[in-house]
Amino acid sequence: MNNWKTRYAWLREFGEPAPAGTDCPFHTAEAEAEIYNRNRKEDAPRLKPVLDETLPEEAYILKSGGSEIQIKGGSKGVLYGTYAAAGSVTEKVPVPEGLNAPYWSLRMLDSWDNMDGSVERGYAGRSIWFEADRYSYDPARIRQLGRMLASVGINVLCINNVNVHVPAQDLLDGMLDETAAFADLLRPFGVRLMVSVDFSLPLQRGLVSADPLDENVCLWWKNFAERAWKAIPDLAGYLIKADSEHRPGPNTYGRTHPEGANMLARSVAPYGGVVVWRAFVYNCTQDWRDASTDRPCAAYDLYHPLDGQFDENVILQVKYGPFDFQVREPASPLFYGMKNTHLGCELQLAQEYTGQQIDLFAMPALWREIFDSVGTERIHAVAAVGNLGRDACWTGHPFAALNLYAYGRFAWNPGVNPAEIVRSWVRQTYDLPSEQEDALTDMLMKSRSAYEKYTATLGLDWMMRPETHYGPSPYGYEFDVWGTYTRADRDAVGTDRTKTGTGLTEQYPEEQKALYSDSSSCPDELLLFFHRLPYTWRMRDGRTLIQRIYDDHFEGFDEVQKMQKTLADLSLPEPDAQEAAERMNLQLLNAREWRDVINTFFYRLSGIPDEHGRKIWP
Ligand code: GCV
Repeated sequence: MNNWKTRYAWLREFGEPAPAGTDCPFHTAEAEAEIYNRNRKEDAPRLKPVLDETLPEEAYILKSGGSEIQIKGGSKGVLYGTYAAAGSVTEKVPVPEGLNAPYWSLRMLDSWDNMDGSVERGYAGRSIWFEADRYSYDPARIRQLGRMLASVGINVLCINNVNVHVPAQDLLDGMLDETAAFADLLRPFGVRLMVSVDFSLPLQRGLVSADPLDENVCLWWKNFAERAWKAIPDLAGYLIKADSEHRPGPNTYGRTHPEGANMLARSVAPYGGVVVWRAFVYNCTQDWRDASTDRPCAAYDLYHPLDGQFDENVILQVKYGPFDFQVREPASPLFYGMKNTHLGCELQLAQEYTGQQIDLFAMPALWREIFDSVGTERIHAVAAVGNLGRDACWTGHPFAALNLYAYGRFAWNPGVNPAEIVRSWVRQTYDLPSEQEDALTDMLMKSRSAYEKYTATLGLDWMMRPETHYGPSPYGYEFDVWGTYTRADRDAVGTDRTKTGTGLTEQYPEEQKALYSDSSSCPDELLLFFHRLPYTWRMRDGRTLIQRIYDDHFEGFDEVQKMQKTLADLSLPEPDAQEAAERMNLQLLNAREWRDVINTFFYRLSGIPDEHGRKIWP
């Protein structure tokens, strides 16, 4: 069922499914404007897209004059401008003036879809385009997807999981024609495909090696690229997870990552393709007894010495923090240190560690922190792991669509203000009285802090259940292989990552190093990420560390209770109202469990009671 209309009210004004039969973004823009004009409210301006090839391909200029909005745009910009104009009309705000062009030219959505139809870390149902080891989709739904992505300027879709499972190796091989047909459906929306490929593919096709310096291997990839780009001339490139979590890579052959990445990059360069090479490399078979190995240091240790060795068309894709999409992390030190490499910043819309599209977690504030501390000029491209699936509302929780919307807006203009984006999404999605619009915006803006308080206060990540990444388990990751230890004992908790400890702070430039190294300047939210401190340690506000841990867990739960009340007072349309209420009930149970398990855990370890005498289980 297509439930798109209830998510984006401006499409309600279009009143029809995404246009079919268009062949390029300009024609899509004309078709969208035609549908809009036919269905618009009487007093709403008409839209008039005009192709202007003197403008950059993705740029547009909106001109509002009386009863018409003229959208002048480059071949793709004209479509982006059409959606932007329709969005402004819905929001009842003036159209943005002047030249509007994206900050980054590569704005990717990475789907972790498997061909059996499952989605790794997917919380919105099964894959929209794969099932039973083949493509399986409704073309109308794929056009809706194209519309959804284009409406916020996302221009590349990576269609398969970075863990490339059989038979996804065939996507650009035995299934090339089907992949080309899929690309045809998205092209009119300005969306190009990317495919995750397996570094060892030549081996599976009968070669004796996948060594990137072996001539036969190079030739094999060259021919592979030639066939792929012949079928899909605008293929964006390959996404690669190599030497990471048991995936094959150049290390098997004693080769470096630049040697592996550049070999592929040279095979796709004649076609303007890129190789997006993930920097998510660490020891995933660590011995927990080994306190000298620290996972957040791993990527910098590996890649920093290789800075400057990657080809121009390689993008080293770095997760925003040095761990793995946690609720709170400092920005990855690679963003500061790799000055001669094209870096991509990888975000995750799928709420793997952030509530699984059950608990509310609006991400714009997190991204703002990362981009502010790194400076966007150091970043060359952006990617986000998708949060979409076959669920009627696409994103599991209807409010999780906010993160997709906000990601597109950030990728277009990383200077945007988080609260404005959230409000924009609320306005474009629901038609609420202004006080309810304020209440929903405010609730979403506070959702990250509430979730952080009950799951990861003071930078204490990784206390969730390892099997599901949902719900509390303070010892779940403690004696495991993943490099994820809080090392809580009866006296202290946290990891010393300063130069007296694992040395992570030394990977940062002076300003960040000074900030994080000193426990008196380190932001509270990262205190136990960078420091190991006794429970009796005095926080800046005079509370003890243990008291702050207790307080945050109680407060986090109380905040969810307040959110529940706010939600109940909103006049949301169905089915959103019911779906959101059901998920909020689950979130409250989750917050309660986190509060009680974590507080009890620390009370039993430390023996220090809550100053306010609240219930903790002895
Ligand atoms: C696709 C984490 C996730 C994995 C994911 C991996 C990655 O470890 O739990 O599911 O694999 O990150 O980003 O490659």
